[in-house]
Amino acid sequence: MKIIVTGGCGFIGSNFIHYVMHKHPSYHIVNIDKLTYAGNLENLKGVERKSTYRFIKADICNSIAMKKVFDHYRPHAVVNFAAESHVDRSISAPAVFVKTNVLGVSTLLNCSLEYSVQKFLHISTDEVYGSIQRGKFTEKSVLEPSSPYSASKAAADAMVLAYVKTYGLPALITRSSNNYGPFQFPEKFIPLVINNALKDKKIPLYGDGRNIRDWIYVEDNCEAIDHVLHKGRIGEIYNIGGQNERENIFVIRAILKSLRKPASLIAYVKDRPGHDRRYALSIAKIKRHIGWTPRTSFESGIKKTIHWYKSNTPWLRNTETGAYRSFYTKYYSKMGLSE
Ligand code: NAD
Ligand code: TDX
Repeated sequence: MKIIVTGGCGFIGSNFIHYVMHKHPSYHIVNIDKLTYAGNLENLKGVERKSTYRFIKADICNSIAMKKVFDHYRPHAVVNFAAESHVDRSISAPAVFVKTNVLGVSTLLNCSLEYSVQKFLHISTDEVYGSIQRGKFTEKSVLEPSSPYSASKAAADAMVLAYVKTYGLPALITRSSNNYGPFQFPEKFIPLVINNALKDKKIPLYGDGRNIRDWIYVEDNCEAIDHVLHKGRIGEIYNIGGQNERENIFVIRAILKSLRKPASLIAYVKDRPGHDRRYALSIAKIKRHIGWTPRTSFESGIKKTIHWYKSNTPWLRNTETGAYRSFYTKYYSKMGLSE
């Protein structure tokens, strides 16, 4: 099977590429990534020289570049991770979220139609449902996104489903809860807490710190995505939840305790505008149709994650100094290519 993975240099995309290359060694992966601030070639160290892997630096909004890639590689499937993914950035600069998350997706949908892709798996998020006080969101819940990020993801979901209905594109969608684990850029909550705590820096906690997220260890999400890619039904949406709901303050305390750092590092700050109070997903559908359930408890996942960040301080430092941005040049000279 030949798969185009977009956004494969980001957090979940890179974990997914490692997962697939290990689980299905005969599969060919073509990774398309624009290498925004969130794309890091260091996440794919060890994979780059494999004959079953290709990296292409390109923007999913560029229809000419996308057509060229689809024409050359003729993929069986597309798994679309590429996105602007950080809620705070979407609040201060929403335009690029509309561009990549909506226009970029429609470009990929057009190419997938033109080149008769057999499966288009779009990676979406639980944030499209908005906030829920009690109970859990099912795939049939109304979409009430709160941030420009989640609104752009909801618009993309609607485009994907419209392509299924109007053109018969064989597409489907996953909506996962908050991921954590190796290779997550330290602007996101869990790696930010670990990074700041390791450096004895204050940790900003928004509002009263009692917002709830349902945390899923990234490898569990990759396993679920792989199952949906192979067994999911066309036109369907699958929620992927970790079933580990935790208040933000609980998460910080757990990390500080594990790192033996004082609670005085916590700094309560002004709340995020439009901050969703609670996310919670029903995973009954994916259990029933696909037979998937998450494996990793929050306690074991956070232990593995803290261990990974402690053992990969150069990776963390490179994301902070910006040194990871030069990996592209190094990558090209290592592969004997010219830019
Ligand atoms: P990320 O920000 O770590 O990675 C995004 C990747 O996409 C980066 O490598 C970036 O360079 C690339 N990219 C951005 N714009 C691009 C463009 N125009 N063309 C090509 N590549 C581009 O994001 P992530 O956390 O790995 O999230 C991956 C996907 O999963 C996103 O679609 C996100 O909405 C979704 N998601 C994330 C979470 C989470 O907790 N992180 C939860 C649910 C869903
Ligand atoms: O410094 C912080 N302090 C803080 O209290 C940051 C960065 C976050 N928070 C809070 C806000 C949220 O309640 O922590 C929680 C998690 O924040 P983020 O890591 O920014 O994640 P969230 O906004 O929940 O969105 C994430 O999950 C769904 C991903 O970034 C999205 O891409 C995904 O779709």
